[in-house]
Amino acid sequence: VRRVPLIAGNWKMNLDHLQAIATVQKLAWTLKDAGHDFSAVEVAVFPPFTDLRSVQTLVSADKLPIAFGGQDVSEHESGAYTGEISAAFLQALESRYVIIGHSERRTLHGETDEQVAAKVAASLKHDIAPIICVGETAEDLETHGASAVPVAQLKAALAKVDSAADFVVAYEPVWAIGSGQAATPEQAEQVAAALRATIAELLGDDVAAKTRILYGGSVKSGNIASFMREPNVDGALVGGASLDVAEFAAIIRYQK
Ligand code: G2H
Repeated sequence: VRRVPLIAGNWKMNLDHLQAIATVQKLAWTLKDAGHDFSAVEVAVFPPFTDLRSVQTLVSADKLPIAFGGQDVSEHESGAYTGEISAAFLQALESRYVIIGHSERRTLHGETDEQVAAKVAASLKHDIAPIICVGETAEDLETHGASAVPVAQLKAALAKVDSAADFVVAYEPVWAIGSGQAATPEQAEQVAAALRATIAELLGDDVAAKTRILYGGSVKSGNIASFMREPNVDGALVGGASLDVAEFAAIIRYQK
């Protein structure tokens, strides 16, 4: 099975709706000028919720080959959940993906494995492919090694998922996020291989073979190729470096 690489830009709490339009437009032009083959490397952006409608309007009006989605989603269908955004809302805005269980949600907002699993179920119910984030802290790494915590988080996230589900996994070691200190490609490959084995165990070899596993944590144009050379790494979840169009385009245009 050939897995189409996915380069995803997680903007976090950056860029308002006007900056979002300018950024997506400029990104599309830059990639088209460079002759980018969007069927060879898929591109997605994850703006703040308040930008999504603007991004959707631009993407659909100009038929831009750029996917988009939310950085989070509610586990609830609808109702009295002040401040939350439902999967139905994201689906109505044509979101292809949604980021779930990012370490900043887990550590800063106390998101649990159970909530992550419920959010995965909610997004699948609305035909949005979750990008399930897993990763170990520096302390986890020291006490349990690299793979144990990400594997346990993935098992929990997939608890209610069946083999028909379309999802992506992002391995983001917490110690590598926004720190400028990326994991080595060998470390990323080792955990990505363990995650793929976990998918095989839970959902079968076919699902494991087709599911994309991304690396995230201080990815930039200077290190992307080394990650993409690894057999089990199928793309990247890029934070800080996705805010600069030239830099993000260079990441998308990586040469193996
Ligand atoms: C990890 C990553 C994007 P950065 O959070 O999800 O951010 O590339 O800034 O380390």
